[in-house]
Amino acid sequence: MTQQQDTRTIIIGAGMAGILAAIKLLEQGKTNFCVYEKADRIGGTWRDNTYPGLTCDVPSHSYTYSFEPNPNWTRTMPPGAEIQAYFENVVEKYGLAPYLRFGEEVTRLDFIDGRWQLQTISGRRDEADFVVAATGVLHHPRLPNINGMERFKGELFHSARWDHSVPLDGKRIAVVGTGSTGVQIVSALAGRASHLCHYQRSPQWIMPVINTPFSEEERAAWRRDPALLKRLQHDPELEANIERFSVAITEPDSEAMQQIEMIVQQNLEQSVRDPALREKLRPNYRAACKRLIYADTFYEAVQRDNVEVVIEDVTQIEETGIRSPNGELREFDIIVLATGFQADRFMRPMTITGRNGNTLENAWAQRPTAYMAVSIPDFPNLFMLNGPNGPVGNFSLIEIAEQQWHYIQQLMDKVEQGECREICASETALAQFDEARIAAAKRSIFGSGCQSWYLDAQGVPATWPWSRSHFKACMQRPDFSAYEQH
Ligand code: NA7
Repeated sequence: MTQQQDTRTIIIGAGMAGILAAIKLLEQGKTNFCVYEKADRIGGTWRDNTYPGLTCDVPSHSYTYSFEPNPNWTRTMPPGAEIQAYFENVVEKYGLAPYLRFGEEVTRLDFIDGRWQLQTISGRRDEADFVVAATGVLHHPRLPNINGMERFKGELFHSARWDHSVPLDGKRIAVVGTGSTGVQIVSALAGRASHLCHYQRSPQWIMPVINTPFSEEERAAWRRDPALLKRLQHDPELEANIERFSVAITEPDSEAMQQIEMIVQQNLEQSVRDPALREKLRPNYRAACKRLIYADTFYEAVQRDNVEVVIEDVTQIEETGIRSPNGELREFDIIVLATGFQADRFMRPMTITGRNGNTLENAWAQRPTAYMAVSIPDFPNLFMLNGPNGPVGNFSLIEIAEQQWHYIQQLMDKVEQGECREICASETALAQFDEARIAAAKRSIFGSGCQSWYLDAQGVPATWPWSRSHFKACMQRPDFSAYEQH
């Protein structure tokens, strides 16, 4: 006879994944939980990023909780502010406010006598049976160490810390970096700046996309007919494309990958008229080795007369602008660093001590890792949503988090049903998982020879290296023999 325990859960982070965890707990009638959030509002990456041109590169009806379709999306790829508003509405609709603690950055977690003891920056303490780390991937800006950066007399900021008090129209603007962020900012500002200079250390392959606006009639129809909206969320054509993409990145020699390569090459050939500029923009690595960029107006933007593309590493900033290695100084009013994030931080800088005094820093000394992207040996009853080794390549992280929650819930059930008090992956299971994962990751397109935020400090892709459908199958039911249960 199993016994239902009254457990308490701490969720860290009130972004997309933390909101999901809170809703799922409430769905099960559980109210003994709390969401700690370091900022003063929900939203995670959609709260932090407000730069001009911000859009999600996953289609809107896929970047939506499965249980909360949204008939009001305005386009295939909606602006960031619309996504932030969606999450705010969801939080209100599901009555999450009483469970949210803002301005409470979690600084310490200690596993003591079978429970997690928590401390926040304000000195607040709490304890719980479970911790769900929903701390996100892209939240610590990566600021390059460029000589003289502090001497610049104009405005300089990271893309995720946009200073909206700075006027942009008619200004001389430098955008450093050509990830999704840099590409979106350049596309948005090319028509507003007097002169815009795009510093591209490594040019990117660009996948053309049509960011179709949805008409009011379409949205009214989706509001009237939820079944129509549901079908849109599970559009078979889109599903097949995503699956095909997942095959392409895991099997670089596949026909699916050849097709992607053909499309991006054609896009470059057909969109960029000046042969010299075309060669400047041609990457020297394979498509999708870096996260593939979906953009509709980028090539048009960089061909404007007021836009200049400079292919170089920015190494020297002076009072008035950026000096190139050849000595040339370009003067700017604004420098935007679209230089990405420290994608290997995850829960850190939190100090986390698990069983046997093992710290997260120690467990992750070589690389951040987790069995099935969810559980770490010696850290019982602590589970991650969108932690290391999950699928991050141009997929809906909402879908991934929902699948992970389905899996995590079954681990929590073991404790709640009194079958054990502590559960976490075994050392052996993680070692075997990592060996297979690393071998497959090296063969994936991400390991085909380029620098990107997918790579860990050893240069190994940190992502899920198998297909999306395999991930889904793995998340259906944990292999409990991989778990230590005490
Ligand atoms: P990314 O994709 O990590 O891109 C960062 C860019 O910044 C990349 O092009 C870097 O060049 C460039 N970079 C970094 N330092 C420099 C210097 N010193 N000089 C020139 N260029 C530099 O970050 P994003 O914010 O665009 O996107 C992150 C994810 O957010 C994205 O994939 C989506 O998932 C959402 P490099 O390529 O290393 O040569």
